Amino acid sequence: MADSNVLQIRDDVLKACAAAADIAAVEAVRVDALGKKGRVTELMKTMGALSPDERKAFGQQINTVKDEIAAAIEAKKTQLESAALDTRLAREVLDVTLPVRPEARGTLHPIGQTIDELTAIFGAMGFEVAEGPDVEDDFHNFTALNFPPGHPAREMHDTFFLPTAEDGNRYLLRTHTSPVQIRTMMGKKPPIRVIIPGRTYRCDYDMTHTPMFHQMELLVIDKGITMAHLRGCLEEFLRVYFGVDDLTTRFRPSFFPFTEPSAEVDIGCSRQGGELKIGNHGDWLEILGCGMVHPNVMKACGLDPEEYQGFAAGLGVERIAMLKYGIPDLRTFFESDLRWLKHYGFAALDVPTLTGGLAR
Ligand code: 2U9
Repeated sequence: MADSNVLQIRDDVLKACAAAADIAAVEAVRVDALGKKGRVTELMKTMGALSPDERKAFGQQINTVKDEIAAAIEAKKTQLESAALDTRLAREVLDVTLPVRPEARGTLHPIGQTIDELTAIFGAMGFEVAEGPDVEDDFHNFTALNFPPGHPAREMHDTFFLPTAEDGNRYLLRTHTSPVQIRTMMGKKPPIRVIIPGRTYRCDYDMTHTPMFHQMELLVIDKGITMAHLRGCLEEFLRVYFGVDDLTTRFRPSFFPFTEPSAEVDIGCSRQGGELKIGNHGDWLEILGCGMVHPNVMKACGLDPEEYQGFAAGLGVERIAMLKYGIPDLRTFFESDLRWLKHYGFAALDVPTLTGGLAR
């Protein structure tokens, strides 16, 4: 009796699966067969009444059928998704060989525009732009930055590691732009004033994280540098970037391995009616992290912390672009949707100056 029941369910489900016209119909077939009250699930519940020998044979048979049904459902889903993608690609076809129409204008991506604005603001304060490789080694990404062995940031699940190289090194995609500061400190004598905008990579994907994102970090190293310099520099930057002359900041104690003391910086804002407004309206919004360069980091770079001091800060470029330009969803930055770019992009001749981009 059990046999014929299992085979009947198998035939019915496979037939229904083959006939399903869309993803919703496939999902209904799945629930009907394998859901909590599905036909296969119900049949499995009857096994308790069987003798041990019967149960073994029946269990094997039903598991085989279950796997067969699950595989058919998965295959049907893949087939329907692929067909939907083909239809979409056919509908959104773009002939890239067509000559450019004079009236068609490209736009600058908001990330490029924001980095240009940051460069203009910090350029006016005497900072240079520094760059470094996206593929880094453990020393520059972690060890020189005072990350102890076993620190959670070194874990496999946070970092994209490359296969171990012939030289025995385990290279990785940099998880922050900080290795560029290490290279700068090891490569030139202070005074140092650099900003490092660039791509960074972390193994994370959800509403607020993408596996590749942009950071901008800054570093100042000289004799007699204090927290007061840090605060003055960051306040000036935030006021110019957000176009609010008297913008207040709040420095909260924090912890990073590479700075001591460390702080997280909030700016004034309001959130009335669900709308975020930057300005001194009583509420606070976290905007960046910063601190005084840790003596161990100085030493790792061959600098004497008794002679030189420094400050550093880091922020997410997407985040400050979203806040300034009202872009609601992080993931849209990397979808290359021309409609999005037309809406949020900038004119090529929108020259980034200290006030560039602020007038929009
Ligand atoms: C050296 C010494 C110190 C860079 C710093 C932060 C604080 C920070 C995060 C903000 C949001 C990264 O984009 S984010 O995810 N960064 O909070 N970064 S201090 O400090 C350094 C860097 C290099 C040699």
